[in-house]
Amino acid sequence: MSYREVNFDGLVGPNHNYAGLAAGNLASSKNSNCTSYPRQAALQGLEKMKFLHDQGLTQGLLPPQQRPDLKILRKLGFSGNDNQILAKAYKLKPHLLAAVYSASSMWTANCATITPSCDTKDNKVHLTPANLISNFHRSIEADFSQTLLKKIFKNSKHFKVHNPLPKSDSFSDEGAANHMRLSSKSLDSGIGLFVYGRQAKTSSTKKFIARQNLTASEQVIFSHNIKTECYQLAQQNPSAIDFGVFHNDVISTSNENFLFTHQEAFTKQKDFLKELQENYYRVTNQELLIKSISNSDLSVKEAIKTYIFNTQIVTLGSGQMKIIAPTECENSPEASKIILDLISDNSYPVSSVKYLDLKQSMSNGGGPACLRLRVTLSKEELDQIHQGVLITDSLYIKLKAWINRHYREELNPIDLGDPLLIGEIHNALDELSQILHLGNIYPFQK
Ligand code: SUG
Repeated sequence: MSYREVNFDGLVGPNHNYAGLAAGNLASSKNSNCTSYPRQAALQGLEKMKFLHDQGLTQGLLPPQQRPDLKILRKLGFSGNDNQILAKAYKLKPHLLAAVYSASSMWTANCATITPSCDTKDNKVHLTPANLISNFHRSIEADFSQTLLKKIFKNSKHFKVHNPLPKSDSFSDEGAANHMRLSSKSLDSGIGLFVYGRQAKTSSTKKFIARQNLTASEQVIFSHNIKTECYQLAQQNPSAIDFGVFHNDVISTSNENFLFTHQEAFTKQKDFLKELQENYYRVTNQELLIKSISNSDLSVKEAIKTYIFNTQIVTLGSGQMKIIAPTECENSPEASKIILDLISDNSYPVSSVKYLDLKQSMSNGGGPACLRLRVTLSKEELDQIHQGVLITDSLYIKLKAWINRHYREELNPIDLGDPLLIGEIHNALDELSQILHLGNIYPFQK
């Protein structure tokens, strides 16, 4: 059976703003309360999708979630009509209002963990929406993520969408941002690498909390029914987390038989990589190529600033690999040299680079890889998903016009108190759900 990778990018919502909500994410803290540019943010994300579609790849999207989530404010004791609740929250609890207003669902690498059918004992694709409990503004994404995944991956013969893990610290789960799949070039055999930051209630870090708990990763492995030889666990280096590596995808990325990482990514890195190479060979009969960047070539600080490991490496129709990097890498002498060396070194499969301007997302700590959820599907499975979310030339044109019609050019913290913005967002999402043929998925449509 032939498999292909489909990337589902998060369409940036009209509420894109900078509220400094994400602990341990340096860009989010630095840009807190800055002016955001939602229209530009959404167009930058859409251009990335179009670029990958033009490269001949199968590109999907996940629509933004409905925000602000006033239902949560009601549960927390705010009363009155929507405008009254908004006015009270804006005046009395602006940080809480910003949390229920966040556009953070755009980073779909955190939407779920996915295991392809070739790695599972029941030959189904398994999907677990991440509970994202380490940050309140993200924890409120899980339920709608599940609804959306159930809508897109509906056919129970092929897909099993699980419940998010329990909302307990021991099960703290950040989805595919801490998961990579090292696979054969044909994608039909591979190892899911589950990277955790801490174990149960112990704290491995000194400054920032490690978001992914081992118990959560183990539970996903268990409920996805993964074949014993098709997974491996690894621990993130706690000192990297304290530097600001809040997800593993800020310090490692992979594509098929190629792993691109930094010497500070994992604990006991040498032993772990050796074991991974051995396991990989056992499963695929191929050699795993690893490029590990040393501190002397690039500090962890520069890796976080440039997001060189949050790049997206894709395989083109020719079989060659391309690295999709943010322009922050192009502007860094160290990062651009590493990329240039990588693409000119024949011992590694990456042979070209594309730099993209994703500054609006980057300023909240979201690079090219954060914006996409990878799903490996067989041809038959791909035919079974909801086709309305797959990018085509005509969908791209419709979405571009939709963004230009509905999105504000800029948002400032004061705009979160503007009652008109809620109506604008509802109009935009109402039209979007029709464009994507998703039906009435949003709570305000019910
Ligand atoms: O969870 N930022 C997100 C960025 C997620 C990036 N995803 C991956 N690395 N896969 C986060 O830290 C910032 C929101 C704000 O501050 O307004 C935020 O949620």
